[in-house]
Amino acid sequence: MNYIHNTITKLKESSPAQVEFYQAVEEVLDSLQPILDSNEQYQVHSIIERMIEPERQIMFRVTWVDDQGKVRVNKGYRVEFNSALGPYKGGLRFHPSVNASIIKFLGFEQVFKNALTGLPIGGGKGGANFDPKGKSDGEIMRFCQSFINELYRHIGPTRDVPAGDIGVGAREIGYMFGQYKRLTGNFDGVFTGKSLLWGGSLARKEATGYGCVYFAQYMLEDRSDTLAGKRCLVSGAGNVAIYTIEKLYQLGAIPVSCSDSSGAIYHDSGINLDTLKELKEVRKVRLKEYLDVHSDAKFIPIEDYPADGNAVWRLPTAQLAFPCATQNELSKADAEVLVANGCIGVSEGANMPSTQEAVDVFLDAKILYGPGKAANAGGVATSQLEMAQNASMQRWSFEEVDEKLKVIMRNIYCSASETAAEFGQPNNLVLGANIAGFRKVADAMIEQGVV
Ligand code: NDP
Ligand code: 2IT
Repeated sequence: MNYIHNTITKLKESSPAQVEFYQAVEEVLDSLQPILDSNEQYQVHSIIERMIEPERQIMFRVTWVDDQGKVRVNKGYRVEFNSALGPYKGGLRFHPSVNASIIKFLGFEQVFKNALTGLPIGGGKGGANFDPKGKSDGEIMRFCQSFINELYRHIGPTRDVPAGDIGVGAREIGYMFGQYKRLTGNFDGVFTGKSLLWGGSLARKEATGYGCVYFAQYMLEDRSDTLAGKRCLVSGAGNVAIYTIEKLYQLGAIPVSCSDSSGAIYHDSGINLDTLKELKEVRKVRLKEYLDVHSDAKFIPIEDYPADGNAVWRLPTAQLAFPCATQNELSKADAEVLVANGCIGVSEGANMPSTQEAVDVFLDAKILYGPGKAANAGGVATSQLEMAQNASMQRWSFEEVDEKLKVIMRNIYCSASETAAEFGQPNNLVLGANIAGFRKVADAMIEQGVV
């Protein structure tokens, strides 16, 4: 314990003011004690010290001109965290809250997540503190082009392969790819999440949400239970939330909520998926407009959220919870309410949506808990399937990709739960996922020498 404590203390000194990053590192290191105790070579090779220091961190200025002719400046990032298992792979996030701490926590999580998929991908993450809300299409394009004017020299199909995350979808990937192609002359698989017209994979858009529900299904099956008839709370109203809701319906469950940064919708008879897609994928408007179509639904504005948490998790009884918006959106108090209301399982579509204290509540209550780095790995796994299709100039059907996604999610679940059992903590998928991911990366690093 002393070793881990000292490592965290040193990290705080060398990388000041990065609270989200410390949170992600502490959670992983807490799980690794048993494997560090039983395996001296990881300490001899300073694997922990190397894993928590990114291989490379790129920070750059992004200047662009808004529709009024004013020059605007943002901070751009790409953190290339670990390439032991393959080229750096991970999304780009455009959100005003983006800073070095957030990108580093996401990049660190990505390393373990990508290892868990069993596919040959290293981990990285990037983005900018750019707020896409209220920007015109031309402004988005100019921003993306300027972002790539710097980033293009660091990325490539066997080097670093970005994709989407919050605020980055097919439109932004299109503008970034176009600029990359213009600067390099290469038409290659340098991004994933591309349009189906020019190299994208069927089912990539759906993959994170679908995978998160498959993960819940596998957790339930282990307790001889199913999703059929289960009432589910979902947060978020973006890519991950929408396709979580879609798959929940397909498997017979009833999603009753969704949310965005303005508030939450509760619809007792079930969220209307067509309305949600129309509002968020087509019109890109605030969720309150859902009430114009469904007057029997309720809207809880963000101003009315409890001081110690998120209104979504305080909604009437549901058996399952799917946090699909952002980090730390589920507090200890939220977790206590969920458990008291009879929630039997949580599957995380977002990255690190539950605080450490909330995770402890779930583990103590012994409910099913699928941590984000396992439960939301279907997105990046399908990105790797897109890379494989691009490299072999093939195109697989939706059903083929979905079938592979199911197999990958099952393997992730089995690997996390078997590893948890091996280390004497059956059902602790946090421990299982962290150790299973760690082992692959650590062993590859040792084999590749001191680099
Ligand atoms: P989107 O941008 O499509 O949607 C994000 C949603 O979350 C929006 O409804 C947004 O509301 C809400 N949200 C974002 N930030 C906040 C905030 N600070 N407070 C309240 N609501 C917020 O992103 P994705 O759906 O792609 O990503 C959601 C989560 O899933 C993230 O944690 C991401 O890292 C993770 N993830 C995504 C993957 C992918 O393939 N896209 C893969 C694996 C994980 P609003 O629009 O009002 O801001
Ligand atoms: O957090 C994630 O895994 C993603 N945003 C997807 C990354 C990817 O490369 O598809």
